[in-house]
Amino acid sequence: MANYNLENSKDKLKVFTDARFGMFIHWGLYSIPARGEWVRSNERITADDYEKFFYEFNPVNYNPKEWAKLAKEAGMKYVVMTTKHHDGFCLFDSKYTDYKATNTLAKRDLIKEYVEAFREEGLAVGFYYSLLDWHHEDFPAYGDRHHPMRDNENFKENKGNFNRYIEYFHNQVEELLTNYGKIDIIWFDFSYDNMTGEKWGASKLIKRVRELQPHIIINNRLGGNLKKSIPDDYAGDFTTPEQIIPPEALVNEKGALIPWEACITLNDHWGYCSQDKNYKSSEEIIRALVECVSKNGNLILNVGPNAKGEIPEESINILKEVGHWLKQNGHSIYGCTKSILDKPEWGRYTQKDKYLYAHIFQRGVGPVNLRGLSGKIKRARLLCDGSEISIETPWNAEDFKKDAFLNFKSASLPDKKDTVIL
Ligand code: JFZ
Repeated sequence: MANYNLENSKDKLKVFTDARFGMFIHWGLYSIPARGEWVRSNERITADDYEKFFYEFNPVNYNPKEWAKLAKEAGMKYVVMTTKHHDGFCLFDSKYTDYKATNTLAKRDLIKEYVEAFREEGLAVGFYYSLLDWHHEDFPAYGDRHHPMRDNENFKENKGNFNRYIEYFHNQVEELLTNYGKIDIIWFDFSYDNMTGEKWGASKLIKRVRELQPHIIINNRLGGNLKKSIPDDYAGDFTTPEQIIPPEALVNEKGALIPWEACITLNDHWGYCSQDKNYKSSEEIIRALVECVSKNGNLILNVGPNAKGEIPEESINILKEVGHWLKQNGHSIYGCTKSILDKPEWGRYTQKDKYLYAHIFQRGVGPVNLRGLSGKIKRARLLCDGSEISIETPWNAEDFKKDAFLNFKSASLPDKKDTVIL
């Protein structure tokens, strides 16, 4: 098979785009009320009322080594965890605030342990950092459409000095990228309305980030348009469709592929939500992963550990099943990308150099048609057990001379999640 042309992707991004599958972790004080990470905003909780979670926070079962083992078992190659979410609480030890894990009953820097644990398992490590901060007094409250105090008259007079907030957050990013060794990914979140780009001091920040961590990969939620042929410096390296997989590969104005990562929850919340049992099945996740790779994208899958620091049982089970599939079929995911071939009727193709992977989701009646591949396939094998699948042109296929056909004969695919290698 011909090689898909990836000349447009930058080298340092290759590790990231080859990895294809990562773990997102949303964890913080909000895991105590257990109604998702937006609870303070959704329920207009005052700072005083939210404060009780700070004094209660005591994740006695926090063991990032177990999380890291799980991520590895799931076949994930990288991880991104919330160092600070919109509520402003820092899981790391920052000298610029008292609102941090070190001052809770946890009494330690939880990010330090996180970085060490995941590094130990060989995963690339990333930091999520919220641009919004509902705890900082210099972050606008009244009238800001996300802030918990947005419609509270007592906050009408904004005495804050936004520049002081910018300085605070730039300082924290500096700490994060200085105190924890090599960091692979930084994931800023998020821009909205006029709160975008230079409003965050984005150019200056990105320059510093790249100085501190030359190999770091940056998402694009500081603002800026990655689709422009010459994107703004602060537009970052990859784009982040949320809870959605784009209908096709993303390209810029010049038609060059743009790296992207779909961020997807296992149930319907990022932060721990005790009531939400609406989990996706492992099969849905596997197909989502295949779909992302077939469109040149990554998948970062979220877990929301509870207040004790435990990843929900349901999530663990799904991840292990996905990991089982990847053990057998990982060749069709890691290092793979969009095929030069169009999407087939029965499923999806992924491709790596001369290898084409046929992900057969729906077999239908008769042999599986491989459009336009007559004479171009050396051999076909099932990835799960290496067994041969014959390539044949059926006697009555004279109208489809350019096509090849996979003939499973009486053999059935071992389960619906299988892949054939060509
Ligand atoms: C953001 C966060 O608000 C959320 O809590 C979570 O961390 C997620 C990964 O990112 O959610 C967003 C951000 C931007 C949009 C939608 C949800 N957006 O621009 O539509």
